[in-house]
Amino acid sequence: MEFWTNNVPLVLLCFVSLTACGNDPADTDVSATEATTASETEGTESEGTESDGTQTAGTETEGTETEGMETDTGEVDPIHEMICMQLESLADPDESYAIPGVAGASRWGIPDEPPATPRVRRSWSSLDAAAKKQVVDAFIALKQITVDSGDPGSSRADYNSFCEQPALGLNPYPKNLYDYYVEAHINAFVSMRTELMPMPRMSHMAPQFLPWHRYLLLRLEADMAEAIGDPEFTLPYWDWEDCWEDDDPNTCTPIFETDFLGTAGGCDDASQVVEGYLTDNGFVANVYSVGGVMNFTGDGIVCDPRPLVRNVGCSTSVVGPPTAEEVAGIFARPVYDAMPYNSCHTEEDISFRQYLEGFNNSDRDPICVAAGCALHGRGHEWMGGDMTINSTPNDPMFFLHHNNVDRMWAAWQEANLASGEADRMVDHGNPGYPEGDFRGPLFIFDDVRADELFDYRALGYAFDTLPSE
Ligand SMILES: [Cu+2]
Repeated sequence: MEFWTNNVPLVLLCFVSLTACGNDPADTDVSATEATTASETEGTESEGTESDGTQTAGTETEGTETEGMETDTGEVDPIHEMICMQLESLADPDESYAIPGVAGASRWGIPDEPPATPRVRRSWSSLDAAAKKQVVDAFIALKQITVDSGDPGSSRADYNSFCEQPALGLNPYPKNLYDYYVEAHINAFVSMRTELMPMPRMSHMAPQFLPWHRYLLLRLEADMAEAIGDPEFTLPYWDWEDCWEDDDPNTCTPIFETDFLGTAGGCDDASQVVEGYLTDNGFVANVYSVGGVMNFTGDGIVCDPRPLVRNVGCSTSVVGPPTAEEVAGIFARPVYDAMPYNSCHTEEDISFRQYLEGFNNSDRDPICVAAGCALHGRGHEWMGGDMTINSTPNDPMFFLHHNNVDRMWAAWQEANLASGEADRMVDHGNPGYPEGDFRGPLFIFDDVRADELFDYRALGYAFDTLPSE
């Protein structure tokens, strides 16, 4: 595993970690979690940008202690803790990239007025062949809308690319409306815990995970609608349960179709290349990351076209995509997020965001500690290949998968709204969404606030079905 090979002394890390995290900040009760105040948020903001694992962990512990939260569920798992510390040590506070820009399309995708009737997002497997083909054609079209193409939207492809950064010395590619999202996502990872993306704006492993991705999908959906000239177009979602109805969840024939988004790949270099209509039409990865699932640095970026790759079902960390049982578990999470709002110590029994993102704070598998092995993380890990690296939007499956993640959020919100209980209905059914900058501007998309993304119907869409309590 790549991140075990760097020269961090593991024994020392373990010692430091146990010292710093002797009181598990995750051991909180719900009422204490709900009592989060603006001042705590500020504390997290200013200190969460530390790249030094010891300081960050110490800060979390202090924050918990001052809250008087009770420790009631035993000790920190030392293996989990050691891996967390190792991951934190990979973040580089000095590295910063101001890319890609919003490229003259302020708030693209956000309607001026809530629509009278939301457009309905449907399950991929419920679409007929013509509708599926329209989706794939829209993805292909976005790759072809380059800065110079003169197509509507081509000005939005005039973003700053990693592949044009002189310091990185990479090969530029024709910038286009699809790879904008790939670069935005890479940037969100390499800027993690830097001055560019302090804790409140982190688009993963933090409260803005769901709003950030909700906006990414909304924006992409608007691009796709424009590209194919259909303002009613909606992005379909990948219902994970479809794969469990298949004879073998590791093949998932309802999703991996040669005629549309392509094959499931395989477990070796030759077989992992995706085949089918999508890739036959020139769909390749132009910019991608190498060097492990949590490469927080710009060093691992490659700009050199290569085929799309999938390793569906090849992971040793997960078996099959997310299950119905896991989905049902979303309704048992009482608050949107809980201190310390990270991936390593936030209690997944309490925090809906932590649970849906897929983290479990007693995981010991490095892959699972780094990226999560339940729900959202499980879908990525199970699909493998391009889906498991910073540049994961290279695979259009990313957007179908995240649309289902967004659907889970919508379902949780609706359950809260339907409860009739005032404290569950706040913020459009997001009880426990932290105050302060966590509600403010999104990373890169400075002109869109996280709390604008709460009411998805006002953003113009709804889902054909939602899981319910
Ligand atoms: Cu992401």
